[in-house]
Amino acid sequence: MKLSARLSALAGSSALVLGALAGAAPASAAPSGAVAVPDIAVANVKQHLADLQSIATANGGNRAHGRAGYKASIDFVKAKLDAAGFTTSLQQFTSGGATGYNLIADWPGGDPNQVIMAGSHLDSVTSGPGINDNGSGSAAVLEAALTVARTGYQPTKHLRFGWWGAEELGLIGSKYYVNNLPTTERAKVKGYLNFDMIGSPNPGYFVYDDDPTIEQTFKSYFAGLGIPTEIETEGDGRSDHAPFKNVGIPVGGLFTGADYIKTAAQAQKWGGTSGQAFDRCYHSSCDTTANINDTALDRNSDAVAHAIWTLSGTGTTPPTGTVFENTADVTIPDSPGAAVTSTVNVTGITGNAPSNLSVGVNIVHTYIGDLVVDLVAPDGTVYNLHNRTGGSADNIVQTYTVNASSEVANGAWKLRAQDKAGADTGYISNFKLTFP
Ligand code: DTR
Ligand code: ZN
Ligand code: ZN
Repeated sequence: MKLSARLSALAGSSALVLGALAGAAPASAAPSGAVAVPDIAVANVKQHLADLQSIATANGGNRAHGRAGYKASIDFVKAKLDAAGFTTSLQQFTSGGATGYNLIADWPGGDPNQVIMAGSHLDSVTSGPGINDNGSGSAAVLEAALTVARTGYQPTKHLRFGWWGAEELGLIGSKYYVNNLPTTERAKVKGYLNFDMIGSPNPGYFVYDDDPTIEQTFKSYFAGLGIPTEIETEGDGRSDHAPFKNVGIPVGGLFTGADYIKTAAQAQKWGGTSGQAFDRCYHSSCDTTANINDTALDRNSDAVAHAIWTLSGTGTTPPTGTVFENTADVTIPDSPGAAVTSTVNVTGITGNAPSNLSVGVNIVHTYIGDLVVDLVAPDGTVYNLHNRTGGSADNIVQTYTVNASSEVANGAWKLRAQDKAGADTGYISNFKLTFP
């Protein structure tokens, strides 16, 4: 390709790619149905509950604040999120003379000025393993986050997830998080979704009556299933949405009931047993994996996903198609080292590459402002994907859309990375091309 053509291709491609990187303008909640929401596998949620049960059993029968079972629970959740490509952090605090922990997990990408957050408390009471209260909410939020990663969802807004400590002592962890969140950062949080007890054995379907958009998002979901819902009236102040609401952040959430008694009218519309508590094992040793209604857990886990996908904007999920992938780690030498490449050999694709070639990049590297990352076509044409933006943020986990229609599809495509500033290092973890 002539130099002039290559420069125009580069300019054209970088402009187009940068346009693609800028993504759609920030949007309000996507119109319902505007985004395909994946099903949350309730079997996976139940496996997380089984794991939390095992942790409680191995640690004195509970997962309470200040006990070994809580720290083991938070380490369990963090490990899964780290492996899935989330940027995680543990926030420590002290309560009752014991160290507590919040876990915050950010999904890289999306508009950093528009954050949608989902959370749940991970601690139990001391009297039991806390599988419904609140393994159910924690496991559903965890599986929703893992599904974001598994599907490569790239929302318009930024997704953040939280698991709170010491809720049972008085919302201590979530209060600590909000109190230590700078005002400028609080303003970026456009919604906080709370899930505390969403698998009760004698379930009701309650929706928090706080932010109307969030409330309607949940109500629409259940209406689509033909399931009536009730407004959660006594929830104010009763769970971790309260600190967010108190600083003006829009909140919402779901609840299947605790020690209150299900009425005959409620049993009529929801099934179950009237005259009996929604959860007879509330704050008791019998709050084990046997204390879960699978249907309620399944429905609410899918409602968690519905709200996250719907409220985070139209977003994009990588197209299905023919995938060529290189998962070998390639170390990126610190500056002033040479550029390195990861190669995929494309074969069997007729004609030219598409105008919407999906380029999946996973680079593990601190301070991504050091990096220049390019896609290099088989004929040597360079399409810049990342050019030293992102500052001190870690890791590039992004799906780019590149107009490669001027390139013959078959051949050796390379992901090229170079570190242009000292002190931070990393490696190419994964390079994937999808031909729709
Ligand atoms: N405080 C929660 C349980 C709880 C009781 N009422 C509500 C209303 C809305 C959400 C949660 C709750 C706990 O014991 O963890
Ligand atoms: Zn509780
Ligand atoms: Zn709870």
